[in-house]
Amino acid sequence: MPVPARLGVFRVLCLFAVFEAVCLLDTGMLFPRESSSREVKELNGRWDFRADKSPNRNQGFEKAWYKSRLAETGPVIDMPVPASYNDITQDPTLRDFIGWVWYEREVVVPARWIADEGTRVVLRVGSAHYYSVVWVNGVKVTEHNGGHLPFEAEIGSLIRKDPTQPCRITIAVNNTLTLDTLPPGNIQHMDDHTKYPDGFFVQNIYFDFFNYAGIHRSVLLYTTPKAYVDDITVVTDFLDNTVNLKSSFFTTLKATLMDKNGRCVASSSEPSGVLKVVDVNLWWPYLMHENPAYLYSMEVRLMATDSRSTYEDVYTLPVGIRTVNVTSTQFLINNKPFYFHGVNKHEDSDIRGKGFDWPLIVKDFNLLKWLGANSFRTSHYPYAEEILQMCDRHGIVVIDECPGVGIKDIRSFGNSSLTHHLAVMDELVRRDKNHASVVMWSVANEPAAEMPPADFYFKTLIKHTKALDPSRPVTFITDSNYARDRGAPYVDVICVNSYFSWYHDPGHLEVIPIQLKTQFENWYGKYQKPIIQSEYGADAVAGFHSDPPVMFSEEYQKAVLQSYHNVLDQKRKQYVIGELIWNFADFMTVQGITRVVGNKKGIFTRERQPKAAAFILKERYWRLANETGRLPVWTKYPCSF
Ligand code: GCB
Repeated sequence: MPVPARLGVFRVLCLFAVFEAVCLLDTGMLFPRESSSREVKELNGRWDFRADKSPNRNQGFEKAWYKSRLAETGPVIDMPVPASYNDITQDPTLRDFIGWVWYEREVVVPARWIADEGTRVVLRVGSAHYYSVVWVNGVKVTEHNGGHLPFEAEIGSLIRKDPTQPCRITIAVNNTLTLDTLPPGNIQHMDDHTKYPDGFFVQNIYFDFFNYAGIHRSVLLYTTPKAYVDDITVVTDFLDNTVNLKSSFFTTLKATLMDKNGRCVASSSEPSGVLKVVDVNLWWPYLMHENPAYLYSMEVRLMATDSRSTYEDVYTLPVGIRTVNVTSTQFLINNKPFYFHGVNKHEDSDIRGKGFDWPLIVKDFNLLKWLGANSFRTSHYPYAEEILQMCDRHGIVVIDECPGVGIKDIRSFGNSSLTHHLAVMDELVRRDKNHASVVMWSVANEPAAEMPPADFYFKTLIKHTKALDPSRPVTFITDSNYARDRGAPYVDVICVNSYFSWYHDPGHLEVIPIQLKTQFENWYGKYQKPIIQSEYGADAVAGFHSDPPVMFSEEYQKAVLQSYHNVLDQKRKQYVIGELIWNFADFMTVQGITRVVGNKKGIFTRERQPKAAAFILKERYWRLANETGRLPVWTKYPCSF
C-alpha cells in the first residue's frame, strides 16, 4: 500500500507558533539540492516558443495549445531558458509584447524515477513573469501568480500513467500587470482611430525598469522519497561563546550540524530543539572580520517506514550563525555596529534581460568585493536563490525586498492588493528565511504612502511580516517627500531615497548639503529610528566629460556622490547606519524622454565597466571598512580581485 500523501510529508515546522498562525502556505520551498536521497535534473536550454498574438491574446486557451505539441498548432521559434524573451529576436513586437507566451519542452525522465513508486518527482520553476500555468502531457499541474519566486508541482503520477510517452512540459506565461499584481500596472486601450491603429493598447507601469518577461530562472525536475523533508527553519542566537541553534522538526528526524571540515559539532534527534555549539564560528559580514561568512552545514535526515518500505531522506542546509538587532541609532550584527556601505542592484543584462546567468553573477560578486561593498538591497524584487547563496558564502549582507514597487494608484491599496501582497511576503519569507546574509525584509519601494489607505495597508503588511519572522527587522523604502510617511511608525529602520540636485533643483550641487541634512533631521526628529540612505545618485553617460561638471557627465555623478558623502560622514556618527548607491550598474528601462537607452545611474556600465564614480566609491568603501571593520589579511591586496 503506498504511503498516504499527507503522512508521507514530514514538515520541519518552524520555531515560532505564530508563523503557523499567519502563514497561508501549506508547503515548504527548500532549494533543490542533490543528496544521497535526491536527484536534480535541469531543464535549461532550448525550448519551443510562441507568443499568442491573437487580438484577445487568448487563442492558446481557446484552441488548447497545451493538448498537443506546440509545433502542431502553429509556428514555433527557439527560446532559451532561463532568459527574458524580449531581447532574443529582431522582432519589435516581441520586445514589447504584452499577453500570453507559450513555452514547451519534451523531457526524457530516467526510467528508475518512473519505475519506483516510492519516488516523488517534482517540477519546479525558479521564476516566471508574472502569471504562469503549467501542464504536463496536456494535464494542468499548477498555476502561479507573481514573478521572482519559485513554484512547484508533483508530477510523478502523471508521468507514470503512460511511461512510453515522453514527458511534455508546457508553460504559458502572461506579463500583464493589473492594479492588484506586484508590481502593479494597468492596460490602457486607445480607441481614437485618428491617432492609433486598431486594437492599440499600452501597459502603464509606475516603476523604472524594463518589464522583462518570460521564464527567468531554472526549470528543473527533482526527486525525493515519498516521505521527505518539506521545510526547515533555522533561527540562530548566541550568548557568550555558546550558540543556541533553534529549529523544530518532526520526531523521526535527526539534525546534525557540521563545521567546515565536516566534523559534527552538535546534533539532535528531538522534534524541535536547540543545538548548542561550543566555540562557535560566527557568520560575519565581508570586511567586518578576518574570517567572514563562516558556514556550517546542517544535515537533516529523516527515516520513515510504512508496511512495505523504509524511506530515508537527507537534506543539507548551509547555516550561518549570527544575530541581528536594531537600536534607535544602530544596526547590530553579532552585537557589533554594522554600517551598510553597498549598492542597489537589478537583475539585468544585455540579451538575457532578467534571465539567470552564472557568469554575470560571479562577475558582479567580484566587482562588489573590488568595490569594498559589504551589502546590497534586492531592489525592487527578490533575486535568484543562487545570488543569496553567494551572499551567504561571501559575507555580503542583504536587504531582501519584495516586488512591492510602483504602488502609486489608490486602487492598489484595496483588499485584494493587500491579500496578494501578504501572500507574496509569505512566499518570500518561506524561500529566504534561512539565509544568514538576509538581515532585513523590505516590504515596498516608494509607495504613495501619503494616501490615507496606506496606513492600514502598511500597518497590516509590516505586522504580518514581523509575525512571519520575528528574528529580522522590517523596513519599507520611502522617498524624499516627507509627507509619504504612513507606514514609518511600524518599521524598525527608516530607508530614504533622495535625488537632490537631480530630480529636484537639477544642476545645483550646492543644495545637497542643506537638503540632505534637513532630510535626516526631519526623519530622525519624528521617529528616532536609525536611517539608511537607501538610494542616491545621478545619471552619467560613460565617456561624457565636463568640467565644471554638468548633468549626465561622469564628473557630475562624482560630484553628487562626494557631496552626499560629506553629509553622510557627519550623520553616520549619530543615527545614519548605511548608504547604498543607486545603482550598481546601468540598466534597461521603458522608453521615455528621461531615459537614454535605459537608466544611466550605474557606477558601472551595463557591461560592467567602471565609470569615474566607481573609483570614488571604492576609495570610500575601503576607508569605511578600515574604520569600522577588521579586514582579513588578504584584503591588504584588494587589487588581486
Ligand atoms: C528611484 C527608484 C528607482 C529609480 C531611481 C531613478 O527612486 O526607486 O527604481 O530607478 O529612483 O533613477 O529614478
